[in-house]
Formats: sequence, C-alpha cells, structure tokens
Amino acid sequence: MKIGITCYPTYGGSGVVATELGIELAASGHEVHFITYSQPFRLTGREEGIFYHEVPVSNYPLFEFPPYSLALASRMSDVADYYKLDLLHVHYAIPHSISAYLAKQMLAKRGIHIPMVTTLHGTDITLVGADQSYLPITRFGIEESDGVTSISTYLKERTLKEFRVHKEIEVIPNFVNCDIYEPLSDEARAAGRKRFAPAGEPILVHLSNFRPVKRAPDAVLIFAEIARKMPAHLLLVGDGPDRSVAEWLAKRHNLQDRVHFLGKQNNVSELLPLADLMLMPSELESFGLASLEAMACRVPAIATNVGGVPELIEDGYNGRLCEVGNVEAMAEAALELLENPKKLDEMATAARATARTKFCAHKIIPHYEKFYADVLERAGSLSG
Ligand code: GMT
Repeated sequence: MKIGITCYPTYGGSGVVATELGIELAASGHEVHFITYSQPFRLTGREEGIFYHEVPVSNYPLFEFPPYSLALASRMSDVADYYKLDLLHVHYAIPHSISAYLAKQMLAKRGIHIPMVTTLHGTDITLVGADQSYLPITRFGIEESDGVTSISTYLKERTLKEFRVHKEIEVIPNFVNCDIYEPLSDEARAAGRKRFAPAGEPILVHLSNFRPVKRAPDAVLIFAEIARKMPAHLLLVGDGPDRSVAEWLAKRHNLQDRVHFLGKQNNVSELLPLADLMLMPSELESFGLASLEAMACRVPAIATNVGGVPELIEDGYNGRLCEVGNVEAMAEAALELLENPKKLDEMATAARATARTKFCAHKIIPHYEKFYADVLERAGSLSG
C-alpha cells in the first residue's frame, strides 16, 4: 500500500504515534509518505520506504494568519496524485481531517478517488474540538472521513457523546516497539544511572510536552515529597510552557542538584530504562503513551486515574493510579514501591508484560493494515 501520513511533526503524542506507525508500516513493506510542515522528529530521514514532503507555508504580508490548512490540502493532493497514493491517514482531527477532505475533493476533480482515515488522539477532541468555534468543523471532518480510529475506548465514547457523530469509530490503541523500548542489561543500566545518581539513588522520570494538561509542576511537587524521605533524582524530559514553573518549584524546594531538566530528547528509549518509576500526574490523558513507553522499559508509572489511562494501567498490578492533584498520594505510592524493592520488581515485570502482550507494535500494526484494507474495499465498491 502507498500511504500518506499527516501529523503534527514536533513534540506531542499524536506525532509520535503517527511517526512510529509510518516506521512500522514501512518496515512491513508499505510505502509511506509523510506530508508535514517539518520532518517528524523521530525520523532520521534514512529509513527505507519512507518519503518526506514538506508543506511550505508562505507568510505573504497580507496573511495575518498563514493558511497552513490550505497549504497542507494542496500539498496532500499533489503528493497523492504524483505518487499514486492509496489513502491519506491524518492524525489529530484539527485541521488535518479538513485539509484531507479538501485534498480529496481536489483529487476527485482530476478523476482520482482516494479515501481518508482520521485518527483521534485526545486534545483534538477533549480541548480543541470542544471549543464551540471548532466543534462543527471537527464534527464535519470526522463525519466526512472514510474511516475513523481512536486511541482508546474512553476517547471513542467521549467523541460519540460530545460530538453527537453518527460514525463507526474503531479503537486501535497506542503501541510501542518492544524491541526498541526495552529494559537495559544490568551493566548498561548501572552505567547510565551513574550519570544522574552517582551514589545509586532511585531515579524517577517525567516525560511530556509540559503543557498545562500534563501538570508537570505536580511531578516536581511529588518528587519534593519523596526527596524529604529519601535521596533520589528526577529526570524531566521534554519542554513546553510549564517548564519555567517546574524550574521555579525545583529551586524553591532546593532541589536543583536532584531535578535534572533534560529538555527535548530524541533518545527517549535510552533514557526511560534508567528510571525506577515514571510520574504521569496529568489532568487528562486519552491514553498516556509516555507511560506505555516507560512500561515497555520495565518502568511502572504513578499516574492519574483519568481518561483512557485505566485501559493501560491497572492500579496495584502494573502501576499505580491516584486522583488528579493528589500530590501526597502519588508521593506515598512512589515511596511505598521505592522502599519495597520486591514489590517494585513485580510491578516492573507486570508493566513490561502488559506492554508486550497488549500494546506491542507487532500486535497493533496489523489492526491498522486491516482497517486500511477495509476502508479501501468500501471506497472501491462505492466509486466502482
Ligand atoms: O498530550 C498531549 O499534549 C499531546 C497529545 C497529542 O495529540 O499530540 O497527546 C494525545 O495523544 C497521545 C497519543 O495518541 C496520547 O497518548 C495522549 O494521552 C493524548 N493526550 C491527551 O489526551 C491529553
């Protein structure tokens, strides 16, 4: 199959999923064309079977707001035509499903009929789409898609209820490549941990885009509680609007030498397995990809009991679930595990087992392939 993928290519879960999907599809022999405004950050540009098409968004002085959606639609239709794509798969409903819809109409005028698939990721529905100014057009994009997938049952149900769309939505959960996201050997782990925790102290990690929904400052507050009881270190991976608040909190608690701000990192699969626990104190997560990536590395998460997270984490088995904002409870849950290595080890084993048995790329990618085949068959019978 020849598949055109569009996503937000910079740091964000939907872009990560779209990129990893493209990489896995190409590895299975498909031809993948990324149509995005910059090269997705997890691509090296050297992957076989993957092509990258930049969307040039010109900033003509008359345009106070550069028309990205239109530039994207135009690029999508050109790429689809030139490379004879079989379908367009967009990640994040706004504005990508609308651009794909426009591209489809433009192509139809040239006698080319290709279907479009939209994958809903979370904030496109829960925050952006729920904004009254975007809701009707998001609903339109969903309804006009030839196939819609959602990354959790929670998100599917919320979309059906709040958007009142009459559309089949297939749940295809987030996935992780368990051969890349995997535990390190004891030696490699010990050597990597020395960089941050020279005396062998426990390491916690938080990975996000530091948007308010992630509650990154809570990660620092949880850590401050832990650090009062035991020497430990916190790795903060990522960057975004709440980073300066998190820095301010770390300073206020006198933890500058224990809280390590690593910024945006491309080698997440090398950093995560160094940790003992992941902190994901989010206000909302439709899935919680960062926790899945940590779990695959044998690092259980202390997370919030929100959105689709319970579809990934079972409290007390492969991680812990607490109430949003309950910093004390999350610190207590972390301390209980850090003080009980046997319990932590059992939970780490369960976390890795969950990732392997339920969310491994080789289990999830065939769902996408089957979904594409069904959409193509339906589209073929409609146009033919
Ligand atoms: O969470 C973000 O800010 C990024 C956002 C995105 O779409 O880029 O993430 C969403 O998609 C991820 C991948 O499917 C999910 O794992 C996240 O749970 C989801 N975020 C939210 O629902 C807040």
